[in-house]
Amino acid sequence: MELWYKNPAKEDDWNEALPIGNGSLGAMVFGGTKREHIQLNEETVWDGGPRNRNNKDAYKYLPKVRELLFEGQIKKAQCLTELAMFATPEDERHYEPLGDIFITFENHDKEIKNYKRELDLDNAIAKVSYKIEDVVYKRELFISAVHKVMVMKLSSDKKGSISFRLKLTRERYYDYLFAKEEDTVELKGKSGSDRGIEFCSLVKASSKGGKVYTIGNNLIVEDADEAIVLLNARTNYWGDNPENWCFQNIKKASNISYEDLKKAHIDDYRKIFSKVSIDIKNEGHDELPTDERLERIKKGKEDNGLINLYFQYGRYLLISSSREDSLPANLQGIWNKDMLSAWGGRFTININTEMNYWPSETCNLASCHKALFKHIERMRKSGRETAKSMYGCRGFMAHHNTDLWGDTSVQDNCMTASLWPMGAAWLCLHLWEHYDFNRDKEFLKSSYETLKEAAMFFVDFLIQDKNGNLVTCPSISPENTYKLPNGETGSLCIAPSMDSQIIYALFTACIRSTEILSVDKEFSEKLKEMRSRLPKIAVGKYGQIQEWAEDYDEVEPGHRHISQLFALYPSNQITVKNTPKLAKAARKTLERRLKYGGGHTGWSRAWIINMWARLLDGELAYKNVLALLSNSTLPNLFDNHPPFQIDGNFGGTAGIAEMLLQSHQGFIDFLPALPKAWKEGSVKGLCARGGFEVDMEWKNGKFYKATIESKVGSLCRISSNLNVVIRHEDTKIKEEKIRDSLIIQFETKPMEKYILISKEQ
Ligand code: FUC
Repeated sequence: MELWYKNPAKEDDWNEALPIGNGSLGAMVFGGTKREHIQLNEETVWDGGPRNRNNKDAYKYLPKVRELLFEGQIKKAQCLTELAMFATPEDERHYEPLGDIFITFENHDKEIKNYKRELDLDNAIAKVSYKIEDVVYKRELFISAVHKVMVMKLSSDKKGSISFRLKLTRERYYDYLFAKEEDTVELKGKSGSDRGIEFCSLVKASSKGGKVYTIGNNLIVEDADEAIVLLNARTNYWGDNPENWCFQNIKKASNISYEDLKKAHIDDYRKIFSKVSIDIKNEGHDELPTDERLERIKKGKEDNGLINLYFQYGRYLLISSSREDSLPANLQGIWNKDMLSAWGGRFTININTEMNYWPSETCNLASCHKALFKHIERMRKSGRETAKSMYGCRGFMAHHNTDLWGDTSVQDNCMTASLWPMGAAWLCLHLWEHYDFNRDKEFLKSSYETLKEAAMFFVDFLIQDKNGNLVTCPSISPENTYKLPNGETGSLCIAPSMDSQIIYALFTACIRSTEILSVDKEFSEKLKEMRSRLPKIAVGKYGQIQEWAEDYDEVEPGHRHISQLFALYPSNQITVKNTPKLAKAARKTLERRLKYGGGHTGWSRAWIINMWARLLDGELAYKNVLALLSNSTLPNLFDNHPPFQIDGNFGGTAGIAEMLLQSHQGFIDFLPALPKAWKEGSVKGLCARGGFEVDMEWKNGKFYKATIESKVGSLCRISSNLNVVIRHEDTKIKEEKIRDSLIIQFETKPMEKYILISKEQ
């Protein structure tokens, strides 16, 4: 599994460079010959420090905003919201790059031959090789999560031929840059305000043969047989003195041989990455460079091998940007070159951050998911303050963005997006998903208070409308605008459909948790009663799922957000089997969005893949996988919003998994949305709810064989129009009819494997 190219990334096109990372430290490797450029990030380099931005007048004016909305005085309600509810100041903190390394090579003026640049996904190593005259030069780079350092080895097949000067720098905003020791350069600074983040980065070089020294703030390597460059960085976010941390850490790493650093890195990375393999056969063009493969897809050709690669690249990116002890992946994962990055490089939680974690459970990356759980905890304190001071409610809540410090107040002054009270609720559903996939009771126990607190906010926040429904107010349907029959437009509203769907899912997760943990019976009863009074999913005049409580027209019918289909994916409130009428309306909704140009951002297209998969339409899911690659994928296979935004990569990977395996209806569904073009193949290590790991093969477009490993010994239920036999002593398949479909089921024992083979093949 590798991305590879015949040319270096163009210096002015960051989207050609290749990403490496260890969850915290990230780098984009350009692979230049005369000059190498490595752009650097450290995930806690953000501008400024924590703040309380809650508008102090919010609670005072909340009743008035509600009253105006109930009276249908939208413009007035919006105007008052802008004054009284938008935050002070309006923006959360933003993410910044750490800096850059530039390496200028001596003796590189002659013709470059046999150039190759690659990103080896199996080992998480970037490589560059080329020949000048008769000398072969090689570079290898990786960022180790074990030793918390970037490691680069520069070598050649001729002794004494490695000579370069290396500069560590930052575009702007730093205080010190100097040679600290004979072989080490240091860059230090403080971002933003007086409480700003302090950061430090060190580069240290060593060589076999030749010599290493500094001039000014340049590191010079001369006539070496081989050179090793180490880089690390730290901020005071975690409470360390960044400079001390960097020196101690780099000292430790420099006492370890390159081979040992590399081995530790590979072992650690492969523990996660190698859990899943995929091989969709027929039409694979591994012999072609990755950018040429992408061009072929744009011309309408097929390449299932590229889909395998794209799938695994998504997994690679999550492992590289989100590890258990790191921050969650932000809008760019960790890879960002701009001081003012798009949307501040924040955690946008009205879809984007959640999408980042869609592949985490299905694609066997549960440990990466934990970075998100830790961030939810960081949000609880400020989420409580926001709930109380803005809305007078218990519990914790967040609006549509959060930052490094877990800010939960309103972000931006954008009427279509900002005043949305659902951020924490949606994030908390990830806690439930993690439990549901792994069935680890201890995890549920430790997460329950967080889930409960998120639900508690809505116990207080929901109000009764004239029909007796419990509704959110004020809110918006992310980030769409409705049109009233009189031509007036608005965004602020009462009970947009997505809100009720998220609350339904959150209350359900809480209720289930109280049952599993045998706690809080009374609270559970309260939630059940409230859940029954949430507005029901409604079908509108176009046969579509209604986006708002009223059947309004949208100003943008092709809008990138398809929030009213939250119930279809990621939730399971609409399914083809259980709610066929709503599933039909969901199909209409998607068709309508697409007819008017929907799916134009990468992440929106990725969501659509998942939704077609849930509607069991393999052909349309596949068509949208191709559209994601053709229209929204950059030469380095990064997702393109535009600009680069990583959510589409993760949503795309999740979508491919969703086409192959589903488990959201209380049973496993093999190959629910297999397109004709994926006639034959296999996948190993996908996960299903209930604590199952599944290996699967298919032939002639049909299920052939699956091995199911049971992690905790739950009852295994499988949707079956499959005619299968089971291979496991003592295990018998039982059949059960649910509506029109047959479910087969069998008891499992922890850590045992169960093989199902099709009788037809
Ligand atoms: C949401 C989306 C935008 C963008 C931004 C970061 O607000 O509507 O398209 O992805 O997040």
